[in-house]
Amino acid sequence: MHADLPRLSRTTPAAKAGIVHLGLGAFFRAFGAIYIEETMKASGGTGQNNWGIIGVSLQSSRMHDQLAPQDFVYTAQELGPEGETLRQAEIIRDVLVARENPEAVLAAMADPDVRIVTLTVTEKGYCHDPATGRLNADHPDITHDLKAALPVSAPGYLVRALARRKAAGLPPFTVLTCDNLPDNGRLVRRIVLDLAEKLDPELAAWIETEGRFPATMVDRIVPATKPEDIDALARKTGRYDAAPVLHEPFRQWVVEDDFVPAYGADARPDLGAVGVELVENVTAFEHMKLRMLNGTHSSLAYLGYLAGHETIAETVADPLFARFVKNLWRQEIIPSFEAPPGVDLEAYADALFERYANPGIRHRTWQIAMDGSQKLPQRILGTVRDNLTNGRNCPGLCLAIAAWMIYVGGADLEGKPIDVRDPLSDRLKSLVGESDGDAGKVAALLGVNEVFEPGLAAAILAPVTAAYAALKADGVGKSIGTLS
Ligand code: CS2
Repeated sequence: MHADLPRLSRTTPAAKAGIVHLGLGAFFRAFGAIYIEETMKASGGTGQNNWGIIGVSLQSSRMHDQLAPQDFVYTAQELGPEGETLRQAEIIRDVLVARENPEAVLAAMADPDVRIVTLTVTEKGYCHDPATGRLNADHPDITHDLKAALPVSAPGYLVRALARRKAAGLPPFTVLTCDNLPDNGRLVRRIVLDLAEKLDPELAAWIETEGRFPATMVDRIVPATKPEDIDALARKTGRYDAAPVLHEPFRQWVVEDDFVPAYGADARPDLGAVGVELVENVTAFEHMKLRMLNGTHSSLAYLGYLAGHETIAETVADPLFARFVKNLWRQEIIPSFEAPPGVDLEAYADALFERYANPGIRHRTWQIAMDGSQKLPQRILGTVRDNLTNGRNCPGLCLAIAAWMIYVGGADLEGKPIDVRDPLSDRLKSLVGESDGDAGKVAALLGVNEVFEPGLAAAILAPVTAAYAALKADGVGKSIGTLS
């Protein structure tokens, strides 16, 4: 149906590159790229204000193949409850495919004009152990990168490119991670240093003193683009865009203002001019976002999926779930951390509910359910731990953990198979299959140390087993209905 339509094309010359982005997916194109483009517009986009982005796909060539025939421009479609707006984003100047041309990626990252490397490689892309936050030296991509000069992993690219900059007498780039990980700046710094130490201790020492890894809190709901979204947009505009992004109106980016000092005022775009909050410490914002948004997103994803709901909007339209999620915020999540200065957490929760209910955003429960083994610790388990330390129970979050356990077993409550996507999926599925009884299955999963720290596992064994048994015996509706 698109064959006769003209393709999208560039209307302004591509900006000189100042940023390399690793892991170019829908989220960054609907979020960071838009902010960066706005800073360019705000500053006139000249000289050192050139912050054009070179995107890198670490795995497949799909993004390149979709964007190259349309000059790397794409449509960002904002879907509000009352209507939509379209914009054409032109900030990406090129997309490199790492598996096809690793040398080009390293060369781009070592370019003197590039001052920032941003990342959205998802939780599992850091090749770390989620429970300790340290590099997993046994990860196949890391064992490869320890031997080969041309890397495959995100940490491998960062370290090898930093080595080139050091050898060329250049300052490092700032590493700006935009993934939903706890203390994400410190985490990626530690991982990079762990790898650099194994390759070259002098390089590690240089990165330790010269490198900068500001922590960030990123927030915008961006569901995966579906073929029918592409068709609908083409019908509406009369032009074919192979890779539009769809997103909600809301956005929030909080960034630690700690960029490589050697670049002075040219170390970063003028993020403050376009509403990015530049702060000294992101921790309180990060707790708020990871626990209140991502924690309930994952809870609704597992329980909603098992209840037969396809999207988050559909899940919270169910009154039982609406009550469930509001209680989770009020009783279990808000009491677990300190609010960022000046933020009213009750109002934040109300706004989150409205965002979830936005009917324009069709965010599949199955999509959010992916990679749970990498997400649970920072989204749910930290909240549970902090509550238990203060003598509070977490029946709602324990139910969510139990729902994850049923989900990763690979069959829903009616026995229908689930397409589980998780780096640990084979192991998780066999643990469930090979253990006896509800208590045995729960204990086996709680024994996965990459996810559950042993002290916490022991503390939640009884309530999670009870929740697991209740879900199996009574179903989702009754189980969430009986929570107060
Ligand atoms: C979601 C996030 O897919 C998921 O796991 O919870 O992508 C979420 O939509 C974003 O973090 C919102 O900022």
